[in-house]
Amino acid sequence: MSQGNYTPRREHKFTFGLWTVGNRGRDPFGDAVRPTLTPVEAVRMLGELGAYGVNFHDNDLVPIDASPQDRDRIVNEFRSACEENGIAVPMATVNLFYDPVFRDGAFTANDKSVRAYALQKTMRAMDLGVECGAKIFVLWGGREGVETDGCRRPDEAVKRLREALNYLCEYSLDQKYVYKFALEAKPNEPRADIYMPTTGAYLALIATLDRPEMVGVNPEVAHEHMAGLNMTHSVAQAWEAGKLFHIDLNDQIPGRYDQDLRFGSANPKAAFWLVKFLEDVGYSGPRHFDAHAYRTEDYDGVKEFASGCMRTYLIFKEKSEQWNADPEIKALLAEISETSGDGRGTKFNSQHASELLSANFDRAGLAARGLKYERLDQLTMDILLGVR
Ligand SMILES: [Mn+2]
Repeated sequence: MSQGNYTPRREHKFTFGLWTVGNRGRDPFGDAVRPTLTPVEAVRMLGELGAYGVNFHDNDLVPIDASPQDRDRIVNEFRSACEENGIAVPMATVNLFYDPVFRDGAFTANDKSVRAYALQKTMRAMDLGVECGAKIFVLWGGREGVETDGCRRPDEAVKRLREALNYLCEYSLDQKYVYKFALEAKPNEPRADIYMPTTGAYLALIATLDRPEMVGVNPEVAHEHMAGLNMTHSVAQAWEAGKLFHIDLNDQIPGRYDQDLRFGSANPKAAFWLVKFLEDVGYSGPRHFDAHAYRTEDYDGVKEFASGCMRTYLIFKEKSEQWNADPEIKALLAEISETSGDGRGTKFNSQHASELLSANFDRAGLAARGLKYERLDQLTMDILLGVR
């Protein structure tokens, strides 16, 4: 039952993007509601709240038009702030969506010069990440998509994306960087349709790259839910393939615009299964919150939001331990696993196949048994709702 200690500690590996706690509440219909939070202030806040690390897009830290001198000064100040506040930088990424140059996409844009600029900007962002200690590089192609499929053949876009990823892997190796790339899918927004709409689509693309071992995925709760999918299933497939290099935790009501809500706040049951999966399999990467506070909030509210993300994760972590230790749940699971095998199936050989072909199954008998999943799920609900 509840130990009541949900204080985040460094070893929980909770991370936030500069763009998350620094989100100023701008949306397509209204302007910023909060003043600018500088990167140094964000790092201080995260240190205070017990986070493990901070992540950034190149331009969250260094403005796109900064002079080389300004860049170096900003990076030095930021690195000192991280050191003073005990904040790591596990992941870096690149903004290939904000500037008007990317209106037709970045790696998939029709203009060769735009594609080359996107590569240059990404290589520089990789350099910047390395300076701050990042070992994971996330790529989210927010503008890699279309409003009209008249503009290019979609298979051409796939080829351009592959070419860019191959190039960036070689750059990383050439520079002796140790980056693992984590590709982040989203079905739409800001484009009407984005290529690589789901984590599954990226997993299929990765297998076709020159250096597939360097590239994995960064599934995001909101993005998978926008596509109507089960986030835990997407994460499980990535994990099983050895490709869960990073994760973006937040929440999302299905069928809406990208909401980036506080983790677990929209669909706590789905969030519980996700946390339980990550903890059960022993995922050891950062637990990154890619979310932001309601537009109604000031920076005290932003702190409530960030603390809430971590607190909810830790509550679900405790609930999943409780679930695993519950005697009635354990008994039900033992009953289920007796009949369901170990999930690995049977390896083919021709003798086994001929025996299987001639075997007699009691089909009606097999079908007759109730499975008690209603009871199992209600026990889960009792745990989640705090009455068990
Ligand atoms: Mn994200």
